Amino acid sequence: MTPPIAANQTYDTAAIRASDAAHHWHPFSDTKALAAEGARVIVKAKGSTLWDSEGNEILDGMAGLWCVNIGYGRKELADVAAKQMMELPYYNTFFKTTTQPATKLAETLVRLTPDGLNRVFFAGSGSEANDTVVRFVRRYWQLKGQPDRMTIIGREYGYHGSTLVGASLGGMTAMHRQTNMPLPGFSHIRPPYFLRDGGNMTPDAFGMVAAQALEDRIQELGPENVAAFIAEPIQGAGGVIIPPASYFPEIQRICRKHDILFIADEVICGFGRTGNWFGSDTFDLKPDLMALAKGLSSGYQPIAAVMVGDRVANTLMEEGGEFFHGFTYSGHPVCSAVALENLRIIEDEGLVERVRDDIGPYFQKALASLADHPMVGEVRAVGLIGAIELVKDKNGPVFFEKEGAVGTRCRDHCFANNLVMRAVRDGMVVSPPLIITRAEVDRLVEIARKAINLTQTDFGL
Ligand code: PXG
Repeated sequence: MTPPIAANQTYDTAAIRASDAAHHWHPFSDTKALAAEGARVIVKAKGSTLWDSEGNEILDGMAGLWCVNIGYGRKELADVAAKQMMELPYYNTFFKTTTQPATKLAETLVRLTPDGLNRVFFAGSGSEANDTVVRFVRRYWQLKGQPDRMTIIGREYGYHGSTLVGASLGGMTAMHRQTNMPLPGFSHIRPPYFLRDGGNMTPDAFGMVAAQALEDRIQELGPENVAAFIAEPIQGAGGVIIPPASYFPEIQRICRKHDILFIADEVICGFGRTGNWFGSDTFDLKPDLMALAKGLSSGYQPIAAVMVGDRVANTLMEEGGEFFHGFTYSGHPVCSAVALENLRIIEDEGLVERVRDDIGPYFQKALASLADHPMVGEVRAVGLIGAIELVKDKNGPVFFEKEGAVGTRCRDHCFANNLVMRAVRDGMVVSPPLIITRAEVDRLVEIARKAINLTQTDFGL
């Protein structure tokens, strides 16, 4: 791969590291330990390839953070951003004004998302989008004369953001423990994690058992107190937990039965990741609200959106009057223009179809070739999102006692061998750009096997 800018450009790695170590607080990091170790300095990227300041070429198996769907280095997006900045770099949409990029993006999203989602609210991040979702849901039930319907049920290992509300919707107990979360009004049920909990059941029988947890929780809380249920179609940051086919039909039946709103968090699954435009298409979901971010702009600009279904939108519009909610950057014109160009590329280049019919099946098959490894308990994938779960013993399976140590070591071996994969507990998760080539998929799997072998030797397994 040819780098996007002069190959002979040099960087003072030691100076950048020292400055980073002195002042920069990294997200989800042990800042003291990282400062001692020194961060790897990423300087440029093209396609599915990153370069660090020392000239190493790294294959990005994570599309950044599950977001660079169209790949790095697309000049079209840079051109659109520059043009929009010269024309109108910023204007808000608060006080009876609008901008063309925001309007056109809203119209495009309504066309691309499932039927019945006809209104769009813009935010700057997935966390803001989910915070907004909670505000819409609460206002809806208030207007319906059922203000006690306050509690939103999510799932263990769910990830919906890192603000207080995002993290409260999510089911990451490590996050909860550190800052006294979840806030009141949030509850969590078990995920449909077949490898861990399926036992001798068939996947479909287990899917029904996992969905029953929602019914049980609703009964515990009292249906009159439950506002909504939120789910990622595939739980991404929770370890790429793919639900059995029986799960979501039953979940949606339970929501309908109790008149509970259903929220799809499509922040990772949206924009082609699962081989359809949305995870909701792949799993036949009919959400009342949908959160979008990441692939909406392929990460080139920070932008997120909430798709508001007719049921909620009509109530708020007909009965609600002014809704006191908005962000300075809601519908930001540069972010919106870049998102529009990103969506144009996904459509014109047929990237969703590519994931569904070509590179997705190729990736799934290539990844599945790792299943014969004695440390691999399961390989699972849909579209271009997958996990390789490492276990102590395939029979059972038996998980490692000290959760996370093996996964983290394997991740470090991947990184040292110039492949970015994320470790979640002891699983390796992968979510490459939708433009990844077959040769790159082969390389990804080859390095992953090498990293697993090195990990096996390290732990004497
Ligand atoms: N919903 C889902 C499903 C996500 O994956 C968010 C909401 C929040 O989006 P923002 O833009 O506020 O970050 C996310 C974000 C990881 C990782 O390590 C995953 C995310 C963010 C950071 C790290 O897997 N997902």
